[in-house]
Amino acid sequence: MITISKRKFKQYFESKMYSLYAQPINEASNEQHLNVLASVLKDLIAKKWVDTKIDTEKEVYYFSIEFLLGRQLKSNLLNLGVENSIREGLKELGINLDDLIQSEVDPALGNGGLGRLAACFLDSMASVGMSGHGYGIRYKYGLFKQKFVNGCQVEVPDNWLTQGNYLWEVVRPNKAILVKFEGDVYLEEHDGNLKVIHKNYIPVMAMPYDIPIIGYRNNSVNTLRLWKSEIPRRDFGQTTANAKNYSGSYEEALNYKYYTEEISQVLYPNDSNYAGRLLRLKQEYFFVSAGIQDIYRKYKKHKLNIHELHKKVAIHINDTHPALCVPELMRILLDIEGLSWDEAWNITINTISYTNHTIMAEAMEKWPVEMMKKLLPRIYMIVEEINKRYLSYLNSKYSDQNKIRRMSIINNGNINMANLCIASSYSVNGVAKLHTTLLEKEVLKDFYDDTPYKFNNKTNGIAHRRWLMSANPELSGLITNLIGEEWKTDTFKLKELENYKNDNHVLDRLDEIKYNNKVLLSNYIMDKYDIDVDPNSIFDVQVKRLHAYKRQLLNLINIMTLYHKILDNPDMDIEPRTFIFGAKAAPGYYLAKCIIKVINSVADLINNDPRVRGKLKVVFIENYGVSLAELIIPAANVSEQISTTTKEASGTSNMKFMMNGAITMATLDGANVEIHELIGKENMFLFGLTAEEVLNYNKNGGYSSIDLYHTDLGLKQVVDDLINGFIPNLGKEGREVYDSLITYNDEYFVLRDAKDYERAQRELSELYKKKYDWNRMSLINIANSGVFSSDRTIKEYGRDIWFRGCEINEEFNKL
Ligand code: 26W
Repeated sequence: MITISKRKFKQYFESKMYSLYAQPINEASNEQHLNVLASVLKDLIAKKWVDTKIDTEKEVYYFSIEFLLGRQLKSNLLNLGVENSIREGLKELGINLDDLIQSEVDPALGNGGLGRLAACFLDSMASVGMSGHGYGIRYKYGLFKQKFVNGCQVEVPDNWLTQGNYLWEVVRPNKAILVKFEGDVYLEEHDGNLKVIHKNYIPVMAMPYDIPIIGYRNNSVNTLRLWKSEIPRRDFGQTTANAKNYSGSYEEALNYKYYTEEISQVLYPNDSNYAGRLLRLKQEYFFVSAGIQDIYRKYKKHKLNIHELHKKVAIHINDTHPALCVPELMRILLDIEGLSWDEAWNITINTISYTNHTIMAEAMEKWPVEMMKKLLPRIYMIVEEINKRYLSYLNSKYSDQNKIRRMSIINNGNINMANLCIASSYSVNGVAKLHTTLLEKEVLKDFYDDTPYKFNNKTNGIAHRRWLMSANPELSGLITNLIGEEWKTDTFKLKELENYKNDNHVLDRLDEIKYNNKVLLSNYIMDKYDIDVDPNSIFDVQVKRLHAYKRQLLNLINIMTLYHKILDNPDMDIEPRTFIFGAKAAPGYYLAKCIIKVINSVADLINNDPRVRGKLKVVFIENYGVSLAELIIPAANVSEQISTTTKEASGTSNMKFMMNGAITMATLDGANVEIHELIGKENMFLFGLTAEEVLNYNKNGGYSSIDLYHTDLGLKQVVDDLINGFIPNLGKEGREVYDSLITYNDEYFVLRDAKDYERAQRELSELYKKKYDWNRMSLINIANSGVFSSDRTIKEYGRDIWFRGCEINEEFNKL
């Protein structure tokens, strides 16, 4: 917590404006105002940031190839507790703080759930006072911006660093690190010892850019360190003596510069499909090597004992993307520290922990041996040795060769990164109860049977400061009025809201707040798309990446069914609904793009049909991301969490919606299971196949979508609409979607669940008519959402994984 008076702030702001831009405030641009404000805030926190200590406690390093931060200004002001004085001060200077907040760039250095989770974790680590830092990549281009042209997704590069530098970053050239690619590795004898020599490698410089992560009203300022790849500068301190020799031709120099800079150029836009690209492998090793070397350097600088690294440092790998942390740490311990294999291994597996985020087979990373051997010769040698030893362990324990093959790290010319992670870490966790059970009982069964003690569940969470306090200030205010401030640091206190579940005055307020948030979203939709949505209609929202398993298509089929009903019976009494979508498709994911086109075409059809008379609206909001989520989620009445059961590892928007009082429409998948455990089926809407049923279909077959299609005429009608011209402006996309459902037997059971979904939607619609019942349900949802704060999640990671058996565990043992 820092304090600054309005008067002091104004002076500070003015002198900063002079020193940075030599301009009077009233002549400066919005952008300059923002830069000056950020600079003032960085000054205010500078001392705390520097004070972050290393030698007193264990430090956590969270490696993630994505961090989806969202805008920082508002949350920094909130966490520092200086919003009011700064707002007032700026006002007197003729500057509107809200304008500055809105004009900040939203760094999209992530795809979806995994990247946003990493950002929520950073916020929580700082806020619970944990010394936990992030390592990632400073992509020059973040996730593409999405535009619709004639209803189709078009990707526009996200050139977010237009000003050259990011508002909140501090570059530290003195801490740059050398990362080596390719070359030749061999052993040489030096003074009787064998030394690993790496020659002719391609040197790449990793330049660190630090972003402060400010804890909520405490003294913590942690660091997110993002690496940019560059050609080594002339004054680069680290030796490149054995590096590849560039003859100095102009062309060669250009190629080399390109080689180095390409690495941190752009975020891969896939969030479920592993593509096996060489550049991706370069990215993975680049940030892992820079991070591990950075940790090592800091460790040595503090003269700490290398034999105790695992007692002082916890390294967490967010999915398998940073899996090379394992061989990289081994490399340092073996080649630089000269430890024995056994000791290096012991330290490594006691330092590294791993989270799995998906059970989808196509998302599992497997790198070709030949690719890794050439790009990372020394790292490959170490992986090979790990595999050799692991196989001999497995062979000593099991005789089932199939099992051993499944568990092998290298198999069929590929390196299985999940297997490497499991074999080389002390903790493997899933991200929701069901997901962890599926890992243990199905996907990673062999490993669970072998080392059950490594496996544990850590149900995801969300930064409630961003997703409730900052995104929904009116609701926050109401909560504080009712139960006091404590919930802000202890979200379990939200439970006290249940005392008001029969207080009609409170329920009315809740209704009013939701309405106000809906008006804000309606205004945005009007401004952007000239679509007039009625804030009195039910706002039914599905926002997340577009993927067949998330089943935006199921939602659409229900919309089409409703549409037909209205056409058949124009006087039908239906609760007016606005269906809102937001979703980016991976650029190479053709079916997902077709689904976008189909939804947009249906939206056009319905929104422009006078017979519908405002009963139904469909809006697909372009370019869904963190900033839009902050506008959309507080305005939702209904949260669509309708993935094919077993496929969504956790989901996190389900938690954000719940915390903002939306009612969940869900399959019992991911963390929806836990929402259900908390509030019961009477406070949400459930439908669809159970996990057992899905697993059973997957194993034994027995599902035929075409049979269903022929027996259910209502369903047949909407499926046929995809190809019979009923939906205008739809070409081959309709056929593609149709084929996925009929020709390819509907892999995700959309048609199988359609009827039950329709039933649940009908019930929901009925309930909405009873205003108090609906708002009571909404209140109960908010009251029980406290467990989904990422503060809870991060304390569990601390207690059960990073600090287990450590002194500072005490602090995180209070749950
Ligand atoms: C190699 C390509 C690739 C890239 C990203 C494969 C997989 C991923 C991520 C693991 C996908 C992802 O974001 N998974 C989501 O993680 C969230 C946080 O745990 C969960 O809430 C979501 O259910 C899960 O889909």
